[in-house]
Amino acid sequence: MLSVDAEPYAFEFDVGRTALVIIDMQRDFLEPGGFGEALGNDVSLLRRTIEPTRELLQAARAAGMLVIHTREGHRPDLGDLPPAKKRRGRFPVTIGDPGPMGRILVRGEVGHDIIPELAPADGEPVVDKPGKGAFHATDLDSVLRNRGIEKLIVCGVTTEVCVNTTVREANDRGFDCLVPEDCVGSYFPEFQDMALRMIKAQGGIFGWVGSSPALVAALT
Ligand code: C5J
Repeated sequence: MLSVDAEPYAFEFDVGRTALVIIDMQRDFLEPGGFGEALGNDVSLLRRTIEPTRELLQAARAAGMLVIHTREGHRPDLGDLPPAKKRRGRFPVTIGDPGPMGRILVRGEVGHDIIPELAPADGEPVVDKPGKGAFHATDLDSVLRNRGIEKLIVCGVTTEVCVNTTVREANDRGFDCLVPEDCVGSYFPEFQDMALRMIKAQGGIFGWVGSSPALVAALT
């Protein structure tokens, strides 16, 4: 059993029963010229997560930990895109339309790919998710339970949307989640702060908040 400093208290985990889950580190959210930047967002706020996540990913792989990647996106025929999600925001260009890196959030398009720095290795499950939470309409729950996973280390973007939704879903399913704060990012600094505070409040109502250097040190 390993133990790392975290809030509200130390997070203890067994490498064989823990998965590193990397949420939606996709080109459209993180790369200059992608959909996120086209909407007026500062992608550097998300890109600061890349290097710490890469180091944590390397340590997790070396330790033999299960690594799972997720991608937010939809079928090319948009059959799994709720009309409400398509309409929301009243943006001139929305999901499924041509964007700077292909059709926005459509599977198979360049912008939907995971950034090369964090590309999945052979054998690492990639979960394609049509919603914000990684458990909604996916087989993630089975993939975790079939391998005896009980705890998750959750990285990715964005902190207050897909990371937070996934942590809440995982919590309701009985998984303990640790979120390393330097490996999650938001376009909005105040949301980053508040989303992390919400997770660890009230004795860890949704989980734990820690940092990647402590995890890397424990894993190596
Ligand atoms: C994610 C989003 N991945 N913000 N999506 O958080 O729409």
